[in-house]
Amino acid sequence: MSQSDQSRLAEFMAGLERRNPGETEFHQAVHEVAQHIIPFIQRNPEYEEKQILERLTEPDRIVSFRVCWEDDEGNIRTQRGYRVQHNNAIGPYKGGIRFHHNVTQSILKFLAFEQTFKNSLTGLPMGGGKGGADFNPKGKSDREIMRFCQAFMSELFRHIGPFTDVPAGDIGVGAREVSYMFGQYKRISNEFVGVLTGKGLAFGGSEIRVEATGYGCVYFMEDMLKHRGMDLEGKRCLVSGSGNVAQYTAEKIIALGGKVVSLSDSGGSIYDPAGIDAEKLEWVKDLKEVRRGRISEYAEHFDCEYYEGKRPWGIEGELAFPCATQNEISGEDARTLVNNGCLGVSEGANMPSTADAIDVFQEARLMFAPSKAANAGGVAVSGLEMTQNSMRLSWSRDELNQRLRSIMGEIHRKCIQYGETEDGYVDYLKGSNVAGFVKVADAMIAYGVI
Ligand code: NDP
Ligand code: 2IT
Repeated sequence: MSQSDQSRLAEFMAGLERRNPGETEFHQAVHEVAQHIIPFIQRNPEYEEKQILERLTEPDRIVSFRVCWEDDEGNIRTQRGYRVQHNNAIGPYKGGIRFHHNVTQSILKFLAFEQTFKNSLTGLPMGGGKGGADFNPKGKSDREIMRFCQAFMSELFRHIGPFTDVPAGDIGVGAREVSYMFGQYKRISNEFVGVLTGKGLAFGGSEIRVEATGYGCVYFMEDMLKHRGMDLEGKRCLVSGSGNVAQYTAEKIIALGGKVVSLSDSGGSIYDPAGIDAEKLEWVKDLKEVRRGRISEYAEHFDCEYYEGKRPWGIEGELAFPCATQNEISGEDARTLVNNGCLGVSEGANMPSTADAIDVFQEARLMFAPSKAANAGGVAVSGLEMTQNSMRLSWSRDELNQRLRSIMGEIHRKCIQYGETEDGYVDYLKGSNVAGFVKVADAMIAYGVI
């Protein structure tokens, strides 16, 4: 980056930090994008004249609301709910809902900002949004989850709609929670419409949506490997997390001949040197989705190592798939991965690598797929669920898997188009930032000053 771009970036970030005090995750996500967009708009001055970056870093609106519900003991509990409607230049706001005790406005702003670029990359007509609540689903009974979801939707419903804003799942929000929220929306609006995605197959859900984020994350790795003349066969793969994204990332790695040796949750990581095969993975799905247990039980059941309180990045492997949460790979973890012979990283989670970690990966010339490209398969199939709902038709599993595969291939191609450097190294972060930006920016310019 030139000296003048560097000072423009510093000046821009200082203003952003002043306007959004203390929102460190939001600062981090914007910096990750602005470092590539600022040099790009110097060469394309219309974007600068129209102040697109300034406008794109201010969410269209943020709704925050009280959510009151009653627990099983009859205690009244109060949580804070949010919806960040970041940008709808290219389609209705679209993005997941997160229920986690650490949810803050900063986290949802970073996620909604990222979502805008990710959704643009899919090629489908979707803007960016994200919502959630500081509700901790761990240890809650099914009835408590239902009551919370209903209370949350009782307020959220007035801000969303199939042509306005279409939420879906994220951390702590899976098929069960989406179903409770959809049921409540239907009841209070008296409309059966495609207002949420990730619905059950019996009521407007799409085949492959459950699998899409994980499968897409592995398809992207497959394309990066292919670009370097390699494949997944026999590669030792480190996967973190053990929720929706981790499970289907593992499933696709296994199907393509890779060897998954780790999984994790917020308690720690398991290391299974023999490899997690399809049968063991079914056991994990049951553990997490039905029994709602801890990953440490895997180590007891299959007699392997459990590293309490640790992430899996100290284990040797050629490929890494962080699929748990933001900032789960530090600079030091990244150095350990590189020293242990890691060749590539595909981010299933949103922003799992810190800025330091990304620097380490890129300096070592690793294949590094940032989340907005690598995990776009989930929202892509959500977009296809919206299409099917509008048509009042359902596509087959095969049809949807093929569409997902080709969308991931197209995102990979766009990353190369905008991210290939002179020495042939592909900077996927730059490629995805610029490719995601152009479509949204051109739409904003077309609308004039609004
Ligand atoms: P789930 O709730 O199904 O699973 C989350 C997993 O990550 C669990 O194993 C959880 O462990 C672990 N985890 C969550 N928070 C932390 C934390 N602070 N520290 C350590 N471990 C943690 O969520 P998903 O699989 O849906 O989401 C995982 C990631 O993928 C998120 O970053 C999400 O934004 C991203 N994503 C999800 C998409 C989707 O379609 N679902 C689409 C695109 C991205 P524990 O149970 O102990 O909390
Ligand atoms: O981060 C994400 O892309 C998601 N949680 C999925 C969003 C969606 O609308 O399917």
